[in-house]
Amino acid sequence: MKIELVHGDITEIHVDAIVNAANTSLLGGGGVDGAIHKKGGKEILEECITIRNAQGGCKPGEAVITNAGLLPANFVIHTVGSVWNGGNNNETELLKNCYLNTLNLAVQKEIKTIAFPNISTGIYGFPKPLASKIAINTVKNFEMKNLIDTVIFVCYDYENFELYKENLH
Ligand code: AR6
Repeated sequence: MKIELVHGDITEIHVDAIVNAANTSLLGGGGVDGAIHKKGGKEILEECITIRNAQGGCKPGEAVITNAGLLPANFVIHTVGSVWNGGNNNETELLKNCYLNTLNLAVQKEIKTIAFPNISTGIYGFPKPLASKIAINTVKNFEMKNLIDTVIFVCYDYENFELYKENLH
């Protein structure tokens, strides 16, 4: 498995699957979630609604997969991050689960290339330095990493980009 770092917008990345930092409703929101639904069009939301009707949304740390509508990627894996609430409320475990459950789902669907945003580091307020360490360690230690060709960390803000650059060495 190769790990790459990109400074940019995840909606423009050509991979098998991009990851969305969604919320439990799966109905869209702000940040990267808003950008994905806005550019991807209604097809993504329609499939999210179908999933929501079948299983009642998505819990923090869990992941579901949909089409990618008008985006260059083939699929969107929606995972619900961890709201930072001081650090003693299972935040790190939940964020780790986001990466793990997304990767497990990718393997199940035979996805070979996958792009992650910096889950939870926007509206959910997770400290960026800790989030980048969790993301990198979880991806690097993923048990089935031989089944995935490339993971791209897509950093939208410069602070995250610098942190990933530092922590990936
Ligand atoms: N491409 C890549 N990364 C982006 C983009 C983009 N187009 N836009 C923002 N980011 P956030 P969260 C980065 O707030 O903290 C939504 O309302 C951004 O710089 O999108 O997990 C959901 O519906 C930040 O580093 O997600 C939830 O309610 C990172 O994406 C809630 O926000 C994550 O920021 C989830 O909050």
